Amino acid sequence: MKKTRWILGVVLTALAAFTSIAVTRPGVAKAGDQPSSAEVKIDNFSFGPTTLTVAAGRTVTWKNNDDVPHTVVSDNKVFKSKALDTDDKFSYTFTKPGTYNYFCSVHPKMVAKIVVQ
Ligand SMILES: [Cu+2]
Repeated sequence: MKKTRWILGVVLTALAAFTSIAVTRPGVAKAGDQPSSAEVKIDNFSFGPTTLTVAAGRTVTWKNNDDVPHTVVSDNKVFKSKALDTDDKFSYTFTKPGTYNYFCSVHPKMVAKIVVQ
């Protein structure tokens, strides 16, 4: 009888330890969440990526890696940057889901879009 109790105690302790590990695991997985910002690079007269998909609330930053000035202007004037010189950045936070087509007003053939989900 005494031996049975002892084994039961060990089993319960092990079970409790296992349960606490199982419960804390989902919290660890959350560390892999996406960062709150995303970047579009401007290089060689093009935006990259040409289509960027982000969650609503994310901030997108454009960086001009080209050696000529470019702008970032949305088709429906939701956002509009000043002329960005080399290494200049422009950021916009997208709060509403939708597709935002944009272009460079200096070189209108430079087009791309942001898809907000
Ligand atoms: Cu341009």
